Amino acid sequence: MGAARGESDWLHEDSIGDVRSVLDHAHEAFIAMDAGGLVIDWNRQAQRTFGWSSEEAIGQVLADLIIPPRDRDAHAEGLRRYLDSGRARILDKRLELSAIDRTGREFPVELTISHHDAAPEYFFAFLVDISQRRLSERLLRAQLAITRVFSQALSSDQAMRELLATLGEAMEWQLGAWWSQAEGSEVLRCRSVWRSEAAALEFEQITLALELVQGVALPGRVWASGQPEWTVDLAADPSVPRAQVALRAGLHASLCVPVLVKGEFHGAIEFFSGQVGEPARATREILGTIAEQIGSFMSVLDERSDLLMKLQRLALTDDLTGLANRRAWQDNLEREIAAARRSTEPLCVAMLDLDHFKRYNDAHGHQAGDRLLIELAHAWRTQLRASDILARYGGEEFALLLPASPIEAASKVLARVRTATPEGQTCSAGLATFNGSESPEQLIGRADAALYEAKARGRNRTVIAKADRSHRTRLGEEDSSGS
Ligand code: GH3
Ligand code: MG
Ligand code: MG
Repeated sequence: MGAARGESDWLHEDSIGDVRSVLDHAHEAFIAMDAGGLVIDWNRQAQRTFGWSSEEAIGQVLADLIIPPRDRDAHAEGLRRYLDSGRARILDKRLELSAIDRTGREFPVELTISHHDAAPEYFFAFLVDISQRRLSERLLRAQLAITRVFSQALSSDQAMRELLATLGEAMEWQLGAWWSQAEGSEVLRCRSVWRSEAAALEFEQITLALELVQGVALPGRVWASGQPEWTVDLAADPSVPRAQVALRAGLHASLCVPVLVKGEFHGAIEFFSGQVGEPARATREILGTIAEQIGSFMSVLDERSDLLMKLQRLALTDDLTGLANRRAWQDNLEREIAAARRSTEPLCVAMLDLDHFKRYNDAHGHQAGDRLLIELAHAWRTQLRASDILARYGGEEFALLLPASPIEAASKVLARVRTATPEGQTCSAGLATFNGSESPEQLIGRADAALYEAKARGRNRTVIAKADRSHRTRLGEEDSSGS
């Protein structure tokens, strides 16, 4: 080796030409460093990856060029330890570390550091920028999460609550918000917020209380433009109404993308970063792709929840009359009894049954009987309040629940309902008022026994069930119209 150290004189002189050419054509960045930590070699890919030309880099302290400031002490310490002991844990292993380029942009690199057996005071490393690979891995993870979350979600808002956390953690953001427009409304509302441990609760609360019109704040701007928008530095952007609180929460830059459902603006996903700076192009693209997928899942979800609602309605509705069916009746009865237990409001239940309906069928035919039931359902329903529940209990038997009705009012309603029975037909009813402690079955049992009594007494009447202290049913006749 000569006295004056050239850029490659740590290699054997006779092989320099060949090796130089191989190194310059390598896809990996190749960097060599001496024991003093100075750069002594820097191939073409190193120039591309880190932004410094070999002329600029050679002779500089390597750590100052490519190691993030926070990692420099550890790097110096590792080098010192190796020089003292001759041992290094990191040699000849594949490592993943953070590096910076000329602009200060931080990115992940994969590298292997080795030294020349004949010259252990020289180190060399091959490095690859793996930010693209990292982003692809994140995108893949995010896509899996979207599929998983939407396959189980019942609503967009519920799905987004989960996704904000998954995406925020994967992309190392500090806080994420989902904004959507309520049907027909002129404002965007924040439906859910995810935040890292570091981000402040105060900002979350303010965000959840906000309503944004088109053009205002980042989500409002995204709504207006239909394009991704970002703020590079919240401290310097006067158009950010929450900036002061955001800064206190450690949030410095934000990125927001639209979610379109069937080409229409549906909402916006907003993420905040703890660092000032424009989001990387790749990050914007990834979030854009994710938002597109979320949009198509949301349209499927909308269709699915419409379908579920229709199915649910079908499952709770009587086919013939469109009234609540027995299952819906049971649900409502249990709910109303639970509510009545907590309050002091009186609750009444009646069982109604058409009189001699078999005769009607025999005289007019079964189809006419069906038509009568349909007509009857409509006629009775119009006599009731919206909060009253009328259900087809089975056959030509109906159940009526009157919340917040004392017995006197309930029996007036029943008289009206019975009078509204079409085609000159009559019906009998048994009416019971909730005693405050009985089970739904006991209450129905008492109303049913009263109905039986009404039939026994000649039909076309209402019988009120009276419960004594021992809950034995005493029956008292209320009225008997007509017969
Ligand atoms: P009452 O209740 O006054 O003692 O006499 P009823 O003839 O109404 O009583 P019963 O329970 O013996 O007969 C009920 C009849 O109601 C039997 C059946 O033909 C008729 N029915 C039940 N469900 C339907 C239905 O969905 N459509 C028609 N058309 N008839 C029905
Ligand atoms: Mg009958
Ligand atoms: Mg019957």
